[in-house]
Amino acid sequence: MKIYFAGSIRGGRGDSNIYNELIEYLKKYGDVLTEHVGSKTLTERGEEDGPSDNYIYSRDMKWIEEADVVIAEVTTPSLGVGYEIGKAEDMEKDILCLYRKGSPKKLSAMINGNPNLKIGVYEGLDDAKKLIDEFFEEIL
Ligand code: 6IA
Repeated sequence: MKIYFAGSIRGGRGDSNIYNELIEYLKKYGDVLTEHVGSKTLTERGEEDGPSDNYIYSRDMKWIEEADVVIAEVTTPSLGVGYEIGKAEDMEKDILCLYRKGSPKKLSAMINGNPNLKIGVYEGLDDAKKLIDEFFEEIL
């Protein structure tokens, strides 16, 4: 099982610890192609000598194609994450979007109102993990 995990990078790194925990949990279901999204040292500004944006775009698009499922943490709004969800939807992937209850940012209607996506609203990490278990139970 190849899992593409999407989470905000330039949209803001405020939830990076949660991404990290979710990625660790997802490893019980398969290979997470995008472990860097949970990196504690990756900032929204990136590194001077990091990969080019063209490289990042091409590699990530290839990984979405390869992935069996896409799990997106959507609490921190991110253009990149929204774009990836839309592309994954076109490729007919199974997609779970995790959103933390009580966030000051309301979830975009383009995600929340999309019948092709599974939206999981969670309160704490244990809750998010339960939603992940339910998602895999449904598709496996
Ligand atoms: O618009 P955002 O940057 O918040 O978009 C985040 C999403 O786009 C993530 O789910 C990633 O899959 C993808 N993405 C955006 N930037 C990168 C990246 N940068 N590396 C890999 N995937 C990325 C490398 C670090 C960079 C800041 C130097």
